[in-house]
Amino acid sequence: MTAQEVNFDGLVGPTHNYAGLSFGNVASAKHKALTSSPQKAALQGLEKMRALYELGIPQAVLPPQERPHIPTLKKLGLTGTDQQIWEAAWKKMPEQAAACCSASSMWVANAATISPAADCSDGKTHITPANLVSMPHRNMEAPVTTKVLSTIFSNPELFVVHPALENSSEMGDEGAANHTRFCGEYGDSGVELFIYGVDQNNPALGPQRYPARQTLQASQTIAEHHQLGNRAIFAQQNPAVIDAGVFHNDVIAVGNLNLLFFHEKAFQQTDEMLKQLQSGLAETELLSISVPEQQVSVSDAVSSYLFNSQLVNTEHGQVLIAPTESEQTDSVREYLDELIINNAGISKVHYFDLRESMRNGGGPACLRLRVVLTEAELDSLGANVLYTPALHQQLESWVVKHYRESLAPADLADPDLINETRSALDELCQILSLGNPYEFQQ
Ligand code: SUG
Repeated sequence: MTAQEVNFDGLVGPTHNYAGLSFGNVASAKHKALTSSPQKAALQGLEKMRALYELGIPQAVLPPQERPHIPTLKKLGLTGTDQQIWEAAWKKMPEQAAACCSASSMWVANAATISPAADCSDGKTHITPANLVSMPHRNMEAPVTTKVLSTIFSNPELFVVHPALENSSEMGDEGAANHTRFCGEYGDSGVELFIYGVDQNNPALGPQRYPARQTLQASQTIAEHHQLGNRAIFAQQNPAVIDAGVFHNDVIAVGNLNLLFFHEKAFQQTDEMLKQLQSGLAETELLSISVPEQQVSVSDAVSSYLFNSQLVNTEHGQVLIAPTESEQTDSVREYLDELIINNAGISKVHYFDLRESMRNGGGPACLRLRVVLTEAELDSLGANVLYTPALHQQLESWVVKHYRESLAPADLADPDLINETRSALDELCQILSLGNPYEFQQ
């Protein structure tokens, strides 16, 4: 089968802000209460899409969600008009109000786990939206994510969109951020690596300080639903790196095709895992680049987001799409300069300014969801989400028209945000032919 990998990037939403909601995510805590720029954030994201498209990487977009999310506050018992509910929420339950305002759906690496048709025994592409159960502000993303993915991947002959796993701590699932697929060519069948933070049957072996967001039980259930059989490999993340701020595996490792680029401390049993990957890949040789602690410490990896880079395949080989914070961290820049000179599998690094998202702990790889698609699957998409320069122009004008240039913590309580977001999303649904996925449209 011939197929390509399409990067679906999340559009940053109009309420992008720094509420410090994610315990265990160092950047989220560090930048709490700063003033954000939703407009700049969305434009930075669009620039990354443009650059990847120009590198020849197929690109698509996923929409943001309705925030403030009034339905959640109604479930908590608040009544009145939407504006009254919003004002009351900030007085009575400010933590829930902040959660209802988060633009966290932009980090679409957490939207779902996707197994390409070539890996699944029924020959269909399987998609499981993530329940994101460990963080309340993220858990509320799942229902609309499911609707949007069901609209885009609507052809039942080609795609299966499963419901998110049940909302229980046993089944904590954070989507593609803890899942990496290896293969020869994208259309070949491959091997899928699921990295978990904790085995719920053995919680003492998990992290002690910060939460493990992905459970082995969730990863195993997804592999089963996706009919992966022995194409699924499970490995534990090193609990010490979770406790050092690595809240998702994509903060400490990234893979593409037959290449795995990772920090030497990323996993619990690295050699065994590499052996299993190689055996799953059969005659395709696995290339692994392990970055030693001596050259780049875990702490520098976390602050620079080196491993939250995207690895993409270009005519010049695999290139790394890294955040500018990596260039500004001496150990990381020196490591990468040497890596490129040695031509050990990565031929070039492109640095991108994604500072607005980075301050929330969301780098280049967090902002994208990878979907391997054949020509027939691409033709079947149920919405106008494929990136083109014309779509870029439309989205850029849409952002400039609807997004605020700045959002200070006190602005989040402004009831005008409700209608601002809704009119922006109504217009976006027209641009992307998405139907009416949001509750306010029902
Ligand atoms: O879930 N940050 C997100 C960042 C997600 C990054 N995604 C990947 N690594 N794939 C999170 O922790 C911060 C929100 C705030 O602080 O207001 C936040 O949700």
